[in-house]
Amino acid sequence: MRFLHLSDTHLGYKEYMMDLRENDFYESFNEAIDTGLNENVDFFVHTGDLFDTWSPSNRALNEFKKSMLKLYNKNKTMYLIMGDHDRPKRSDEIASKIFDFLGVKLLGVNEIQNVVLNYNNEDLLLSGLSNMKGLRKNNIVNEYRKGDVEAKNYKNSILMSHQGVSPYLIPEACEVDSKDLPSNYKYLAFGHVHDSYLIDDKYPVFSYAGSTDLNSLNEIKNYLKNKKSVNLVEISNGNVNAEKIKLKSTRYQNIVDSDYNNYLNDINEIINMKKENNKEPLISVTIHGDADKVEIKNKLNEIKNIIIRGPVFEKEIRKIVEKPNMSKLIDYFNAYFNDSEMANLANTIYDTIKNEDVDNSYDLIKKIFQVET
Ligand SMILES: [Mn+2]
Repeated sequence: MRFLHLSDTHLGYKEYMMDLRENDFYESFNEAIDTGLNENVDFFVHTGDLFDTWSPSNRALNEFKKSMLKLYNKNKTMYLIMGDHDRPKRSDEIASKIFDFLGVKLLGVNEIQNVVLNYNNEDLLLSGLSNMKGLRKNNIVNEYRKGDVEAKNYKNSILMSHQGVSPYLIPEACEVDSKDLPSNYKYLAFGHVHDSYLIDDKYPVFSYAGSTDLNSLNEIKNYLKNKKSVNLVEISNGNVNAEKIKLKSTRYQNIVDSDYNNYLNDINEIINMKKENNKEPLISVTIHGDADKVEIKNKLNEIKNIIIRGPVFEKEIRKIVEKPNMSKLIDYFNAYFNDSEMANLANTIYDTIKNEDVDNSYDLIKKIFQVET
């Protein structure tokens, strides 16, 4: 059987109150849905942050209804869980639950929920756990374990969850450690991280499907490298075959970070690039140096076929500053302590502990803190 895994569609998100950006999110969502329908998948799996807020606008609700009618008319079910954006903050109905009559099935509101599906004479266990935050966070691993016991009885199984898993986010933003993920499932369908990941060289196959459009500038780097995508997944007889399908409707975005004498070249280069679609590119502009702000703003206003965020002006001429890329442990220590002395200390101690050289690390700590023995 086959299904489409999509996530973090944030319907109703309206960046800078621009109608055109709100439309972008509906368009990429619909492209994802149509991809699944064209592939004639058996069902859809949405791993949360369906809407941008738990109380979406009538427009967002209506756009979602129109898309779900397409599924309903082809007799396809969408299984979904709530993301952190979807869970009502007060006692209110859950927005996606309104659409149950169109075959939208919300799973795992307060604890893990299992359903058994049967397609082409094969059973599949589908478990869903909506986003657990606040006090609920302490139950996550236990709920995973409950599901994992059940998953042992099925050749084909999927877990849907919407949490930060290390190492896919900075440690402070993670609620779950990779080693606490259940091991008996065949496919772990995750939402929350907006960059996409698909780790399919071992079981369970793990994936953050990623968002369908960019919610923040932080997503630009990964977007430029990988584009936005959804997963087309085949699962049968205990085997999983997952493939990322790139979305074509996502508006091109980039950052222009230039000195005042070459920003126009940099912008023109982007305008003249070949693109996936005919939407005007959206760029964030920062201009460095002793610039005439009025003149630059006028020049930017004259540029056609592009949408510009900014400009932001920086006095300093642009220097190539090596940003911490979090590729080494010391980068994490630095981020955690925000103090290079403490970070170096932690790193030195870690080095000795890593080699199980307990005596040496003990001596080292005593020496550093000037403890007499
Ligand atoms: Mn999200």
